[in-house]
Amino acid sequence: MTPASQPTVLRGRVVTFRGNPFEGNPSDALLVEEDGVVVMENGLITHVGDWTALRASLPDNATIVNYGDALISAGFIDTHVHYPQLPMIASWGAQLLEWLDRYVFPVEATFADPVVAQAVARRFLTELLGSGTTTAAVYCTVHPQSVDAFFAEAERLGARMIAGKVLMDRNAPDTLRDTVRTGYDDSAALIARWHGRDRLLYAVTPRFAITSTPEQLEAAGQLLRDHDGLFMQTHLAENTGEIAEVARLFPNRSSYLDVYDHAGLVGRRSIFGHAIHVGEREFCRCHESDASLAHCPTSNLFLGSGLFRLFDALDARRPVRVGLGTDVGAGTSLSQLRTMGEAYKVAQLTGRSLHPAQALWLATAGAARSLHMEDRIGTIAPGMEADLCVLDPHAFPLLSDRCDRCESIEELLFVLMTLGDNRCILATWVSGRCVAGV
Ligand code: XAN
Repeated sequence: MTPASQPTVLRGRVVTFRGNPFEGNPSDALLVEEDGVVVMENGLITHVGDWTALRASLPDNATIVNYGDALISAGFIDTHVHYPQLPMIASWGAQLLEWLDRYVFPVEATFADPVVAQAVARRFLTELLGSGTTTAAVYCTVHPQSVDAFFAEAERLGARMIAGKVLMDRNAPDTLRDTVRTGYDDSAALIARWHGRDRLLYAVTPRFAITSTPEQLEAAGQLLRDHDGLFMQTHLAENTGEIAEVARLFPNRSSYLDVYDHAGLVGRRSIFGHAIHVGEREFCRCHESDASLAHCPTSNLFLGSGLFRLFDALDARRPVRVGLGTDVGAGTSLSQLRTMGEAYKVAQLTGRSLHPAQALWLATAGAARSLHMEDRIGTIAPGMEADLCVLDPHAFPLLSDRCDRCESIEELLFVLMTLGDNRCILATWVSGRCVAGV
């Protein structure tokens, strides 16, 4: 979709970041325009500021949308999610490995049918945008047609999306296995078709160490070396049973992360989901290689996987890039508000308090940093891509009453992330066009 060429002005309470809330006082990192405007043209933000100051200089032909006291934020960014798992979200009674066998693999097998893939891709993107999320790093299935379906739908909507075909050549049902050769060739063809087209980017996606042979992981590393600007996404140290199995399958590697490192998969634009059971050595390696971690709190609580040590990951002596992930279908919601709320609870369980500005940062500017895309998305500033979401503090009576009692923007953000959900998403804008809500 081509971006809207006519200027559009959104008026409301603009909330974004001037700095990193994990460095210094979190409140000082927030940039707030109480009666603010965001001007968008040709898919980009051109001006941000105070309504009274900018009003006289607004273009004559601009469409003005007044959101009153609703919050205008950068669109949310989901750094780890599986679109094919939407149909089996909320499947109960098992931890990771059994849950994959019992629920995930049977659903993913249905994506051999492109009609299924297209229908789920459409529903997923509708839900995602309705949650205020404008960019996501998305796992498809082993079938190339699942990637075609996802990117075609994302292109139709004009959304900035990262996705890739799952690589899986062992320890999975026959119907879901590729080979070293077909995995490489299918991925290369998808990269040629989609990577860098419109706003779409490709991620080489070995599911995790258990489902790829060493040769397939090597081939994934080769794909990264053969093409510029690709992402790499996989899972790391989510569950203790999984970690024991990886140690059994790769006896010569010094750690789970070393399995990936040995194959050339640890570097800039590598996104590791979960990383719950890792130590100082892994954090240091991610820091020095500029790799990122996706913190998926609703999933980690749902599967009983463990508690991600966010503040250890972000330790100022060797901070690792971290973004939030919903991880649907293990995650229980596509809503980043819900995910921020659960990240707060996970931090509480590790003895730390997550400030609401820090939570919002992990879902926007910090997530953009974790994708190395902070020059394009994640904050509201001139020159940035015009991807925004609008949060309604009066979406339902309980929320509205509580928000009316808030005395600061931080408190309001905290109440929204604790009580809020998709009902609060008044509108989502992608490339300067309203794609959900009004
Ligand atoms: N490890 C995984 N963890 C998860 O939460 N979801 C998955 O689909 C998956 N595959 C490997």
